[in-house]
Amino acid sequence: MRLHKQRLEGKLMNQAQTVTYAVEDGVALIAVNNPPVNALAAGVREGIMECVMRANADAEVDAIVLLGEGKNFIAGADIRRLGSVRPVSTRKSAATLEASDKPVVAAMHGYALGGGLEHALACHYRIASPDARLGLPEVKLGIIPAGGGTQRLTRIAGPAASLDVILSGRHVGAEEAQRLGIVDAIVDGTDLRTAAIRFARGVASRRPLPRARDSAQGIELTEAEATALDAARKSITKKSRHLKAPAYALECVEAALTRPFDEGVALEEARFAELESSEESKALRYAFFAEREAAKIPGAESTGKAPRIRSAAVIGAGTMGSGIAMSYADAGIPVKVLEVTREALDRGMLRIRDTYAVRVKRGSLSQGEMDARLALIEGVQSYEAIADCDAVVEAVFERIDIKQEIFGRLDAVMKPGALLLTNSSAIDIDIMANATSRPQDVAGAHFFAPANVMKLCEVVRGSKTAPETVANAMKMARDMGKVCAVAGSCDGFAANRSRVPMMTEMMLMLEEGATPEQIDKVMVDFGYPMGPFAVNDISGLDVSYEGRKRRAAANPEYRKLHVPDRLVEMGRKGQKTGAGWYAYHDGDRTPHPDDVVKQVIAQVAAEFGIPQRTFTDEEILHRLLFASVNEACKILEEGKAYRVSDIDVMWLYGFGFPRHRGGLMYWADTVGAQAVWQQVTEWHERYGKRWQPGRLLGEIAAAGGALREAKGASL
Ligand code: T1G
Repeated sequence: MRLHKQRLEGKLMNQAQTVTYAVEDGVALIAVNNPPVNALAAGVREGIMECVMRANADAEVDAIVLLGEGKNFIAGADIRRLGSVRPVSTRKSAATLEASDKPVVAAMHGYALGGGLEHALACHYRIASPDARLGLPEVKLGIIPAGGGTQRLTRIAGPAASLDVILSGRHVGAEEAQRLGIVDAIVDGTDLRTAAIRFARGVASRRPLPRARDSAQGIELTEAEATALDAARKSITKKSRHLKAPAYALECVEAALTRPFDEGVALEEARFAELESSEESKALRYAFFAEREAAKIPGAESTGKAPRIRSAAVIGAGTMGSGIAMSYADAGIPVKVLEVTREALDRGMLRIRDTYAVRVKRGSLSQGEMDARLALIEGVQSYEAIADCDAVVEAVFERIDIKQEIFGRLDAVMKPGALLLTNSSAIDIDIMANATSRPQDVAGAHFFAPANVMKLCEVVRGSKTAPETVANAMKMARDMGKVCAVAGSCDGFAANRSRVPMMTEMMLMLEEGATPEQIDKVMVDFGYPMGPFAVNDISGLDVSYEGRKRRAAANPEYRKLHVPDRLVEMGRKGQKTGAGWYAYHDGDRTPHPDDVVKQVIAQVAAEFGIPQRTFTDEEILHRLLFASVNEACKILEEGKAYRVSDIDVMWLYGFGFPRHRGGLMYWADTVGAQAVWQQVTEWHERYGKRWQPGRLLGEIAAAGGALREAKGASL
């Protein structure tokens, strides 16, 4: 038996010193060290290749381990560098690992994503710690794996699993990865590095080396695999018709089944090259960074260090309150739901139970998971019962006097330092804050309906809210799995306020001759999963009715929206009443155009003498979205949002804006700020005050600049 002496060496001389080489017990350890996530930045691929070659030339090395330093294995290519020239591709460095004459073991912990997992798939063996999260999330960035991932994963895990992983972009846990054959062993109890060396020693003399590229193609598909491929094809045609990446990913997986490895890789390379420079991918990459940027609070750099909420309370068990409570429970955070009357509490708890039961029935939640989540939700009837909670979210209906009273009571009972949050969607945060003796601890946490589904949480800062309170609220929302952006306090805050003009224009266009189905079709063709009228039928036409009445009473210049008002007064409140903008037959959720709506529209037009005309699709799209772009510019110039990209995050996660368009403001830039301003100015002349162009929009247009370069304000 040969003597294995322990030999540690310093960092290898790769440019960025992001890959280190060491030999221990006859095993070469190639470690990627590029914080925070070990992305494959400049020099990393080169470093890996140099180390593999060095280990192969090193007579004292029998086997090789590839691992990541810090919290992760490798989180994939450096997204910021996509679209620019890379001296060495992931394809090449992965191929070098696979070609090694000495066995290479990938030892994964934390995230092994994209090019990171592709490097691992090219290794001869893969082990993982229980916390490892594996995935190929490229389609979420509008690209496909480019390092042989489509070819190797399909050969290793079969086409059904491979398609699921690639098309969903989801993270696969270690256990599932082992079940799928992606991981050979899970290492529990020992440290991964030691276990990897032991594993590598165990396979050091085994030959031939298992190389994914050598696995046979042209395999006969099982019935289940054929069905999975078929389902993927159908789903792509239906759900991803605006996107290229999913269809290309499917094409590459199919190629892995029928073509030699090198041909499959060449196809993957060609498709990736096209996608990398596509508008769809640029927009999706922008959205990735916009989301992360929105989590940063200027002046409160310690956001990441905010404590985790251990217990929460929700006041009000209505639709919003129960949705928020479920969001806590879904994240494993114990939550108390407070309703003073037994009846209201029972109704809320039943709603929660029913919502989970529907998920169990659909198969997206197991009975065990439902029980575990319900066990985290406790109904209570007194304020004293919630006094100890770290955070409380008030979610009762929008009446100032009631909210003031609630915040007074919270102030009296809640422990010092508790986060006092309101889910109000419009009322000034200062009104609630001033009802307490600790306004610095009060902020808005504005969730979007249905709160257990929609990912946005708009954190609203009142004039006295402390930066730490904002940071803590953001941390809480992130721990709940939400995406956050900060807004300043004003009517509607930033998200809804920027959307109201779009809602107004869609109603007013009806009076001028457009139909709900025509407008819905334009927005679906643009990329929304559903048109705004169909969505309004789900949320209920009555939701904004009272608000409009209030605004009309307060402001004589308020432009009334006669069509929705009349529909509500006729009892047409949407799906829940079987009719709204559309008719619904026998509880069916399919919207059918309805002559009654057309008659109401015609009556309003005739009564007010509104001339009728036809609309092009482009006019509809522009009229809806430019109205909101203009309002968003006003929100920014008033300092009610930090950044242009925060508005995009709100639209993506609060309103289902098509992600491949980047967001409202990103999209507006693709049209051009100047063109937007020009049109807004024209409509200002035609329709009057509500189209008054914002100062910021005018300035950017005059300078020939882009909206997304506009400097954000400090709230
Ligand atoms: N490139 C550049 N920066 C990245 C990055 C990446 N791949 N991943 C994360 N960051 C930055 C991020 O912007 C943030 O920066 C910080 O790291 C922490 O991230 C060849 C072509 C790994 C699950 O799509 O999904 O491989 O804001 O706040 O919540 O086929 O980051 O602090 O300045 O998100 O703990 C495929 C993307 C690339 C993974 C960690 N890989 N990353 O989440 O932290 S394409 C991905 C994530 C590719 C190959 C192809 C998440 C995470 P800052 P974070 P987190």
